[in-house]
Amino acid sequence: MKKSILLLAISLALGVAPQAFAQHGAHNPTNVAPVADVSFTLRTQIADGKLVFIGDAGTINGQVNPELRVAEGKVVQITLVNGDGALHDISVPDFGAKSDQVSGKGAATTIVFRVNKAGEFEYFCTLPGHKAAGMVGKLVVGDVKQAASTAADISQDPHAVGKTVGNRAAQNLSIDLTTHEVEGKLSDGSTYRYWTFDNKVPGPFLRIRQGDTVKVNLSNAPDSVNIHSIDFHAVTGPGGGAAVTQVAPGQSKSFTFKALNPGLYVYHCATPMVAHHISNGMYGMILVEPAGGLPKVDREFYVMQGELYTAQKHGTKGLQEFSLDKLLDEKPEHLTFNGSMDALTKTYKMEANTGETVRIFFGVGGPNLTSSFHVIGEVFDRVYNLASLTSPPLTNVQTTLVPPGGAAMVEFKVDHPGRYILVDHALSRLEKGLVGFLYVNGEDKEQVFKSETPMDPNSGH
Ligand SMILES: [Cu+2]
Repeated sequence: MKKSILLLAISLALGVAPQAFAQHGAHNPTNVAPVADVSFTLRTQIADGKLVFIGDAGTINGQVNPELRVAEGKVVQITLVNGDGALHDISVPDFGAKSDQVSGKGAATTIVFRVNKAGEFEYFCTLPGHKAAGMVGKLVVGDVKQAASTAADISQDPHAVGKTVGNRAAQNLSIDLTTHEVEGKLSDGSTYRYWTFDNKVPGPFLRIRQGDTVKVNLSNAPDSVNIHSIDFHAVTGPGGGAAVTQVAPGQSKSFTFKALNPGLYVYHCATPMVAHHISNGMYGMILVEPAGGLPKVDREFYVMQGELYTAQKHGTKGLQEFSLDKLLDEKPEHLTFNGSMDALTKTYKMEANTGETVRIFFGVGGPNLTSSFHVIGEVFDRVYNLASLTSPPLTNVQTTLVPPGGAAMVEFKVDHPGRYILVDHALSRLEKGLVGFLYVNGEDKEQVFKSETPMDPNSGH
């Protein structure tokens, strides 16, 4: 086996992205000898005029192009033995694994890689014409049919807005966050391998007071395969904390900051490739309340917009795989409020009563698209533009722009019952999942809205 292929195979087996090596030069992949969890041996053969792989040992012995079944997360080794003397190789492109070529009867080669995603994948011989001639089989990772129903619900509860600071003085606090990589439900029937803070997208809404001194403890779960970190836009200091929180799986790091500026701020993972980590779900918000706290309202909600870039088209069933090309082209397949397609339409029900004042903490994790945030059927009475809580708010606003890595605080009194619809008014995005409902309960107020046509309470538009 060629050395470069061995290195590639080992780095893949460890699940470490090449940029992680570049970033953290202390790692030396040649010192690591991966141990395979599952091994298969395949022999090339000409059978009935076709080229095939034949299982050469164990449960697949004698099978033509055997289905290779493994559990997700395992390190898989496939040894290819040349049985017919022609030139062959074996490749599993979904995991970046490709052997060198074997020529001459009895020659052998091996690939080792980690299967870090569930689904059905192909292995095949890359020599021109060989796949078409029959040298192709299936690698099944995990129980594909079960994947959607057993996946975790990663969507964040919009009611989880923390405790208002009220009149308290500045104090010392500590915040614990843990990064997890978890297969989560994207929609009914589809899943995605999210990277999260505390298993939710967005991560927890953190609520502190201006002048507080905060110790942040960031842990990375032992079963993670990536380094993670945290950059708070509320922090004054190197990388907003990211410079000192590049945390390897199973490790923890801490830093302490003083909240100098009140405001509503985004936080996110800042480990290369940062756009990838953010897109996968690693963003949230921290509210730094001014002294004396925010004015009291009746309802508060936490909503964040995000983008997922997958190889599969929006609407495809099963596990969706990340697409680097689409990320770099800024062409997401899915857009979410609070992490999944149904978070604010089915999973959680946002409600208010007529006469109440609603406040929405709205942020864009992104990583790329600016939101034209709008609530269909409502006018924002107050918009704290760009989430500046110390400038006077704009009044009577229909739609507000919120950039990636930015936020807005909006407030409005709900005057009439019905279902009001949260959108990005770039409405093609609604077709890719970006929608939420706010149900307003109460008596009809004919002086506000009157119709000859009876209302369907489930219609917002
Ligand atoms: Cu990360």
